[in-house]
Amino acid sequence: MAVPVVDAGYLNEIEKVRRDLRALISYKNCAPIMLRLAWHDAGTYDFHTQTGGPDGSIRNEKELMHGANNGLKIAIDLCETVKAKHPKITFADLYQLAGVVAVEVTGGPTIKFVPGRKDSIDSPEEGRLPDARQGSGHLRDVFYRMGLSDKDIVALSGGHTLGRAHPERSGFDGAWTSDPLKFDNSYYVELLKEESEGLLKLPTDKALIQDPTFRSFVEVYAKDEDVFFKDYGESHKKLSELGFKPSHCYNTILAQSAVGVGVAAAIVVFSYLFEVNRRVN
Ligand code: TBV
Repeated sequence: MAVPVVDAGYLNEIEKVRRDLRALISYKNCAPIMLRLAWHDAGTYDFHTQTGGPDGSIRNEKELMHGANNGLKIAIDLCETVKAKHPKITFADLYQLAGVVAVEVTGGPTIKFVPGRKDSIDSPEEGRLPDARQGSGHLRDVFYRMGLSDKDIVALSGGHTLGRAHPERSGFDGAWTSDPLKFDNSYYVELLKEESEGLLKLPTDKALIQDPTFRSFVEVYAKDEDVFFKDYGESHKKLSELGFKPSHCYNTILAQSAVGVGVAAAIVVFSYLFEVNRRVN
């Protein structure tokens, strides 16, 4: 189990990885599959047993072979090129940072990234990720098991604003929106239309307009992109941190830099007052 030491050097490495991911994801147009990778690594979390979650275990062959993960080897291999340049970062942090950057570079909300996830070599049993052929009861079972809410279910489903389904991976075909490389609220706008010519609606997508509680969130997000971005950012951050407690070191570094900024501000204020004082005299 790789346990990262979140010191100033690690934070510096994270910023370098962030820049490399921005370049890679823009160049390869692979934001959708990077977001799916981050979600599938995190989405195995079980709140009661505290197993699964964003721990990099999806790279284990056994877990990668789970039916829900079809096609994700592409994303794992793309991440390998970044890991090779920056070996210090854990796979768990790398995959979650890739998800955050994917949302950012396609025009979505900025999601605060807290580093320090540990890698695990233990994979959970197959069947923890949701099945696209089922309805609202199944979605709730899966997301409540992670400790997430109805609002999280609807907000995170907006991730389908990116990408498409591939017949050879899931058996489904097509994109959810007309611009699958732009992160916006069009997933909800399309969902509320009776007919979306040529666009995909999975049974789990349709469940969001059939269930009255889910539907009320869909209506808000279709109308107001700012509310969607705010809620999506919060839900995505929660998903990326399931079972993760930021390390003491990280908080200490943050506190140190906050103290640094405070001291610098105080010096500026004092020297200004000193100047004024000198001129008055
Ligand atoms: C692809 C369905 C982000 N999601 C995707 C596919 C399918 C589903 C097509 C795979 C393929 O054929 O390439 C069938 N995935 C599901 C269902 C669930 C799921 C039903 C569970 C309810 N998806 C997602 C969340 C997020 C995504 C929470 C991110 C936050 N998924 C996602 C993207 C893509 C898929 C960006 O699940 C496109 C990938 C809850 C690509 O273009 O390669 C929304 C929800 O987990 C369904």
